[in-house]
Amino acid sequence: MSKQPIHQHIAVFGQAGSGKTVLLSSLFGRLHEPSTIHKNGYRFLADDSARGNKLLQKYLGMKEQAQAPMQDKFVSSPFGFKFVPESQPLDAKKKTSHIGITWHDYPGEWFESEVSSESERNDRAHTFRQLIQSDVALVLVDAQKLLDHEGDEERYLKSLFGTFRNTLLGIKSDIIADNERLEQFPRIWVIALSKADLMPELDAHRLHELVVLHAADELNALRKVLADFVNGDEALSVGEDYIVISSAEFKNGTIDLEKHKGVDALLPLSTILPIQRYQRWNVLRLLPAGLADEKMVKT
Ligand SMILES: Nc1nc2c(ncn2[C@@H]2O[C@H](COP(=O)(O)OP(=O)(O)OP(=O)(O)O)[C@@H](O)[C@H]2O)c(=O)[nH]1
Ligand SMILES: [Mg+2]
Repeated sequence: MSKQPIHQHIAVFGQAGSGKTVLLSSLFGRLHEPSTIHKNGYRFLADDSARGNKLLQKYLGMKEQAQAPMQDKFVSSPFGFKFVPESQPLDAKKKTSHIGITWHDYPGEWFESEVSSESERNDRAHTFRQLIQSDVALVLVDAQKLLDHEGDEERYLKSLFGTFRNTLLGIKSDIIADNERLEQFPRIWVIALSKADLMPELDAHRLHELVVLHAADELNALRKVLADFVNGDEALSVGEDYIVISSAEFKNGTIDLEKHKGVDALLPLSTILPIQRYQRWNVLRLLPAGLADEKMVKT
């Protein structure tokens, strides 16, 4: 019996320089290492092999030359890849691969700057529309910024969530009409510490405490704005899940990709977490009926 293919999307929001590109390169590069392929029994193929090569080049630049990728301001397009059993001949991949992931990131610069032209406004809306296919979104808290604001973390965290909220408010009318609500929308908003190697003592639990201590009101305000996008807003988790992520250890001009944290959790996070959460919401009858049918069939 042929199985229904599973395709999950993950959306990543982080300010400029918060580590989005390095994270994707580190994830994709490691999935390509022969030892990982051997251990998992899967190969990972980019839907667009030219872009896959570019990403691998970034990974290898870090691994072999200690060179972080250039920041790619304003460049955003979804990156898709799929898992193919290692034992399967490559030319059979289209027929039997069952799990695909698409990674969307929302350019950091768009958080911090006003729309500068009509075409940029269209770009932003187009990117956002693609990204809302995701069930899970990550909001990055940058450990470097926390360190830069040591003793005044509140200012950074308030401004991060506040700016993000304003970004969403700014784009809302381009995405939905006044009375419209979306069924498909990321309903799980995970707060992720990026560059966690810089703050090894901060685990997910302490990150949660830090965010609540300094920015509970901003988080609640963000939840309210997100709730206005969705139909069935009780089925929405904003800031209930926390994770700490380090793509590598960056120290004294070296990049050690072996020392990573949380990167391996990203795929389960985008595939298994939504299944569990949708099941819970379904039991509690919080999901709109049409969406419940669709998501439960998918699982
Ligand atoms: N210590 C540490 N530094 C990191 C890590 N990931 C990224 N960095 C640093 O942060 C810089 C910016 O990372 P990028 O991945 O390019 O940031 P981005 O979010 O893609 O930025 P934009 O493309 O401008 O939106 C890198 O050049 C590294 O110096 C990490 O896991 N640990
Ligand atoms: Mg980038």
